[in-house]
Amino acid sequence: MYTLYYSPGTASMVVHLALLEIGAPYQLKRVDFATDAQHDPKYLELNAHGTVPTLLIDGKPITESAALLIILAERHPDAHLAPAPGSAGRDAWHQWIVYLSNTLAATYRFWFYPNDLGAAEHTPEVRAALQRKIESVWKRVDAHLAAEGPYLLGPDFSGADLLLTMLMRWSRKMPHPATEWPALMKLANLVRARASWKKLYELEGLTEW
Ligand SMILES: N[C@@H](CCC(=O)N[C@@H](CS)C(=O)NCC(=O)O)C(=O)O
Repeated sequence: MYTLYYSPGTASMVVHLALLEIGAPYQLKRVDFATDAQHDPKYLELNAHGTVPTLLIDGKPITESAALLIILAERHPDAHLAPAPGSAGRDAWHQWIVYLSNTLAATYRFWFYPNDLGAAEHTPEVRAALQRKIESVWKRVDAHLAAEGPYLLGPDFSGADLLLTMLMRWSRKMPHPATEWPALMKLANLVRARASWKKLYELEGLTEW
């Protein structure tokens, strides 16, 4: 039994999707950002960063969405969220997860949390720079998918596509949403058609893409 501390539509989404794909029993605990519950001392004991996700694995709190995706894929090989260990596909899978996490997710953090850069709000210059960085990733990933898609690993879906689609979703209110790139749009449509995506929307009460 896993316990996922989550907030709807946030970085916990990829972990929740992975749990649904796996079909493992889990319990959901909502961390209410409206009441700043992520900074409650009890929650900080589980996750000192005051962020979601946190996943209790055998009672032990583990954080970092990309790491949790990898851990869950490894613990449940039958769910095929990752290619077989030692295969070329597995190497590419690690590469994409780390790339998306430290390039895209890290930049998004600055986009959504100016405070991380010590500012109440971004200046137009900083905002434009972060937007450029995010769009440069869309351009690169779209080119890869157009040449070798439809999924990050080619013909086969993997957990890396869950991470990518979650990150794409976060751009929906940006000046140039990721869905403007055709191969990205195609991948997102494939992932959004999955039962796990639909179930997550129901469970987390999400409506908009
Ligand atoms: N690197 C972390 C980032 C987690 C993160 O920044 N989560 C956000 C939601 S997307 C959060 O909890 N924000 C609440 C806050 O910072 O107060 C991960 O991928 O798990």
